Amino acid sequence: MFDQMSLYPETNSRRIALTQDGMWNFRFDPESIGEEQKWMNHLDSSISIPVPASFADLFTDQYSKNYCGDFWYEKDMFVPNFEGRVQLRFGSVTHRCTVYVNGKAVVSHEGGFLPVLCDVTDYVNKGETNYIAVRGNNELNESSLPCGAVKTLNDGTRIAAPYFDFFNYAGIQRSVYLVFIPEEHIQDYNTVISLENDKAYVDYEVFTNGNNDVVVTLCDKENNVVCKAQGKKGQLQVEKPHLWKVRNAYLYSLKIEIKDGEKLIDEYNAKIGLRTVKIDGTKILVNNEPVYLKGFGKHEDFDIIGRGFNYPLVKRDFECMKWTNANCFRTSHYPYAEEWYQFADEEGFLIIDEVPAVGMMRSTHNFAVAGMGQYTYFFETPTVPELLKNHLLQVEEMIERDKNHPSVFAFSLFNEPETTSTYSHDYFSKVFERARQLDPQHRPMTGAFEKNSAPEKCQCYMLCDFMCLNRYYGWYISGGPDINDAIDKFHDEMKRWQAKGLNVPFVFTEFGTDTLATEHKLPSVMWSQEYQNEYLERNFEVFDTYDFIQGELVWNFADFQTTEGIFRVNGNKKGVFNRERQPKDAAFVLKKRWADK
Ligand code: CKX
Repeated sequence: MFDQMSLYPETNSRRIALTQDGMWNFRFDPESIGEEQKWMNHLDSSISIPVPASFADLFTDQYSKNYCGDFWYEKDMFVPNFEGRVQLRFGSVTHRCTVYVNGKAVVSHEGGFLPVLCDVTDYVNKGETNYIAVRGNNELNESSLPCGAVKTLNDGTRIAAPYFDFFNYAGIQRSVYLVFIPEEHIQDYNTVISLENDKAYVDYEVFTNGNNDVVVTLCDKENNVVCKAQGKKGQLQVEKPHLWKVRNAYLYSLKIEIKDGEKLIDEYNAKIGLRTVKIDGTKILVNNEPVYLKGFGKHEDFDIIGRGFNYPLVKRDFECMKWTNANCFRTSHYPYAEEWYQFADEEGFLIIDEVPAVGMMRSTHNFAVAGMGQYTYFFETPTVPELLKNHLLQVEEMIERDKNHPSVFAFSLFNEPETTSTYSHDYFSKVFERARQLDPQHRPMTGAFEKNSAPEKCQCYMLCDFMCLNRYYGWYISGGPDINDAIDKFHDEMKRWQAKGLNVPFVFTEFGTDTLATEHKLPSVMWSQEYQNEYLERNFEVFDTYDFIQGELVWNFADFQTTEGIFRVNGNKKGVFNRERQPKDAAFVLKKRWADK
């Protein structure tokens, strides 16, 4: 339990959450002089910039788009004279930041995809305008998550060299809130659901910073009280529960109160879904019923706003996913804004929630180099202790933030790292051990493996409760006219996994082809829409051959922006939808298949 992480902001009879989204002042600090020149007191020569948004695509010049280094945001913020403690909460600042209030540093945070929370009570003047400054930084290194490097050009300009295949978008990319909470307050809560006969049990624990009594009330959708319990720890029993089902969700509201006799001290209203998740042999069970996963690996990515949070985009993405009959997505390759999970809870989508552990391979083109079977060492380097420290931190913050969402059914602790050395085994054992200690719901833990993590070589598959494979037979391996060979190779690999007798479900968390929404060709050629369809159909043949294959998440839901290079045509085009969220032909193939799967 971290008071640091806090609950998603809400306004109720005891709490106030005031959005600070809008225009902020902004300035790049390429020489990192802001600290010395006291920009935390005043930001000269700033420009106006929207929050939330990535800054890169707001500009029209190359330098600003690819800017890598320190940057500053600032805002005059009126802090009303409300009672209680005052917090500032940033949904994320990518990749790290220090927050200053009236010139004083309040908190520093590492990691660009999880909230930054600061208790600013002792720093603000209530009833007055306060000066808030944020020094951000978007440099990548080999102990940051995700991993990468900084490249210095001949003229001294520094740009990001990601070891991963998505644009290094940065800035204040999620919403900012000023939050007022009572002195004695609810810090956090855990819920663990079990089902028996016609009953559901919610074992709960509420964390507060005081000694007053806690009352917990569960209400149904019509706001009828279903049951109540008293105490910081206890159990709620629900007769004839409405279960949270996949693509047929039912959410109860959970009211948590701190009370001193009749006096209400604090309140928090959460939504919970009554469902269980279990791996049983080769099956994934939700409420003890097998589920086959259908859906996508995604990105938070859109034109102009980059990775900035945007409600209409989330809505459109869910509508498109529902239209294809999908039931699941992976938050590749980092935890998304919290609102994504709230939508998924409402819509009955399952989420594989992924920590930003991507790029853990000594290659900027890992998808190509590793695909050729080269050893891409990583975990024997001196930066590893620092990397591990960060990795554990991100796992802790992700699980703390997302542990109560019914949609989150599994945590993915890596994407495509090097996994063929004993070093990688030692490293990931520690990550899995920590994650298992932290999740009150004991969800399945996994990670996504690329092709080099073959059955004979991989040293990490045994850490996973179910296997997630990223495979591109017919794209990176034997594409185009060689597709029959690709399918033979695919079967060969699956038979080798089968021979290991792991008795766990296998899910394809990536498979796909780059496809230009403008290209049509008969017979198909790589990059055409016809080839994308053919590739999918041929991959489905393989999936349908083995009963231990229990899911297919296509790479990717939509085209997305990457670093420039000869492998990418203005971004990765493996989308089933284009970047504007209009369907390629493949979307109809999936819709048809998933209607009866
Ligand atoms: N997997 C062979 C990670 C994703 C990339 C995807 C791709 C690779 C494939 C690895 O982040 O976008 O190359 O399309």
